[in-house]
Amino acid sequence: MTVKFYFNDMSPPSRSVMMVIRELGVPCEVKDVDMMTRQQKTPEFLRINPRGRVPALVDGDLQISESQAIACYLCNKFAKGAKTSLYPTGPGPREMVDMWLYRSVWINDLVEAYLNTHRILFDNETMNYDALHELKEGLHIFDKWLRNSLYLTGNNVTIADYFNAVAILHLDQSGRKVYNEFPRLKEWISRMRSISLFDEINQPGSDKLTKIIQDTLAKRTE
Ligand SMILES: N[C@@H](CCC(=O)N[C@@H](CS)C(=O)NCC(=O)O)C(=O)O
Repeated sequence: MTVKFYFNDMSPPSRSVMMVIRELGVPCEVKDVDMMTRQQKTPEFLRINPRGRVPALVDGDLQISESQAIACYLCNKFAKGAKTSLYPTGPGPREMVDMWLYRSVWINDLVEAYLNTHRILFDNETMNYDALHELKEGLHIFDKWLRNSLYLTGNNVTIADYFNAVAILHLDQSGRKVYNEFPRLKEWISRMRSISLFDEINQPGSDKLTKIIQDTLAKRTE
């Protein structure tokens, strides 16, 4: 049966889940949710995700939101053979992936605190430079951690790498690639970007959002 995936390409968590869908070859109907016209707040969408946010997934009677939970569900249901290493079984390996999935929420919050996307777009604000110090402390933790392995939980890529890399690359929106200041982090980011579907899925939405943000900020200083 085909799952329905509610998605917007400007949304980093939507793109992370899309990578998992594509990696696993999940039979999927993609429903584009237009965030600029606030389609995510329509009664129809709120019945799927009462938080009014993308992404969301419907599989038969099951409705799941929160991107990490969607990705875990898809791996549990659709990963076969070599693809099971994207979300390995426990105890041990799986919980390490879970730990880094939770950390992707943390790093995403640090990135967003700095980028201030929503307030730039809707409240006439600018980036929050005061949040840069704490963000760099977070990126430093990634950099130190990556001294031991190619990926976050060992030498195999997992869904935790996808989520964290997409969250960190969201920084491109600022026009400044802060992650390049951290050598191991920089290497890991390029390792992730060399995975064939990564840029194909991440780049168009990221570029679109970067342009909207940079145009909005430029208008303020005209
Ligand atoms: N923790 C959620 C975050 C979802 C989220 O914040 N989505 C944003 C786009 S990146 C959204 O839908 N924003 C629309 C809004 O807040 O109205 C997840 O990972 O799925």
